[in-house]
Amino acid sequence: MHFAANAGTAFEVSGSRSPSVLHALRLTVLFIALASTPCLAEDANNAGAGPVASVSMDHTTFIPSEITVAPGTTVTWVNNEAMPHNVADLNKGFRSKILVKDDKFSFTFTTAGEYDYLCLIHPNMKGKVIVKPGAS
Ligand SMILES: [Cu+2]
Repeated sequence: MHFAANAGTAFEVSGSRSPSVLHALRLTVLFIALASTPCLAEDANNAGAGPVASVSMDHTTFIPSEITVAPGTTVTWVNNEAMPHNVADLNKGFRSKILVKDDKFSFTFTTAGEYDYLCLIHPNMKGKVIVKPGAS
């Protein structure tokens, strides 16, 4: 009873006296919501915090054109030039949208094997991901 009355009073005081505090609080909540949204989207794609590797797209070439990774590795392709590219698994296991400069595409390889892929815009632009237990 006593506690409840105090809590109510405290709420009223802060509400009527410091609207700026409430405003700041509201902004903070909004900021946290905005800041955490990309993280959530990224987590959904990455399926956890496993090992990572990256492949660059530059000079109409995947660099490196062949990488060997352990199962569970998330590979991120980054287009580093003005030429648009994409990443398409020959066995249709993964396929990115068209990536313009600085766009990224990630795929987590869970199953051992060899994954040949290419850029559908430049069919001569090819790469390979080898997924092998024990690779780093
Ligand atoms: Cu391309």
